[in-house]
Amino acid sequence: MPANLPPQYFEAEKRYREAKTLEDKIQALKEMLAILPKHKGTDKMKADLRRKLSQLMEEAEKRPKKGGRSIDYIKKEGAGQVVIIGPPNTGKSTFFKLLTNVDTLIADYPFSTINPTVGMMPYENIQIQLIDLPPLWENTESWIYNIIRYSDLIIVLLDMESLSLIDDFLKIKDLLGNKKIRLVKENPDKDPYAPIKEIRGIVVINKIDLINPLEMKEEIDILREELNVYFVSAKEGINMEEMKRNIFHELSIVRVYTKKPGFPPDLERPYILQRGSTVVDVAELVHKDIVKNLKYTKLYTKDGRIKGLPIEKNYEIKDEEILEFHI
Ligand SMILES: Nc1nc2c(ncn2[C@@H]2O[C@H](COP(=O)(O)OP(=O)(O)O)[C@@H](O)[C@H]2O)c(=O)[nH]1
Ligand SMILES: [Mg+2]
Repeated sequence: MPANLPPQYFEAEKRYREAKTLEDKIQALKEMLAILPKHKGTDKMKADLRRKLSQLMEEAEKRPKKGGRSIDYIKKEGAGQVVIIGPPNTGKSTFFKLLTNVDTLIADYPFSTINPTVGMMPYENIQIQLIDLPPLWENTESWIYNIIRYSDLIIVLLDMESLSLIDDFLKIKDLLGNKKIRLVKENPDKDPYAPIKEIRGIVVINKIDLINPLEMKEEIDILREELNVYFVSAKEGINMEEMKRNIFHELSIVRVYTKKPGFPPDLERPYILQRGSTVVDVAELVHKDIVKNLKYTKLYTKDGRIKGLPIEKNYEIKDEEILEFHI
């Protein structure tokens, strides 16, 4: 054990030893790794911690995901997983129900939702998974944070009628921060070993049928500095169609189609990739042999404006483009 480890290291180690769930163990290990000073004397320790961490992360991946008591992780389906969080009674379940058509308890008393409810939101030719959660507030149970931690996008749903929009938001931000989850507008850090998990987040302010957003302009401008802000009325269905497009856009994904030479593309089943992915990334997703043998690629667009344009392997694909691989 090398000397001069900071006290925070031992605190994290203690939390590691006392952790009761896999997630808490993983989190504590990540923090130990991040705190560990970088010098020769800690190289071996670092390697040991990383090995242990990889083991636990693998274990978490393999754990049964359906049935049983394990609600700490909801299996991802569709093009992305989006969680809806917020204070009690802001309209989370109403919002969820309108987008997914899945029934969930909607009630005018707080804390009506006690289990996660999962539903699929259709958007054009894809499906996006939404999760309705109990309110994020004091005493929120830790499994809820574990579900949030694995999501691709967080919707912070606030209530236009609240007289404390900013405080509501800051409270949610703090609660997440305590669990080492950070909301970011774009480009989340993707390092799986990072001690703080960054996830893309947006603010959606509900119940604009009751109060005009213009009345809260100053508060909203402050929120805008943190995250993108959208306005809806889930109950009256205002801006809800646009919301689907916004959710798709905020997930930062692209749809790509492939076609065989001489055949039309299959526009029903797009491949889903992160924005910024290249031709090679698509090829890898389709079949690894394609990457090995790829001679050239031609680009098409749905509107027919581009037909068979040769493109480089590192060409960055855009939403709804069509690729024709030649091997
Ligand atoms: N006026 C108005 N009421 C809403 C809206 N959305 C939800 N509500 C009401 O707010 C209350 C709480 O809704 P619910 O979806 O259960 O909130 P949750 O606790 O955040 O899941 C219910 O009485 C809803 O009918 C809205 O857009 N406008
Ligand atoms: Mg609810």
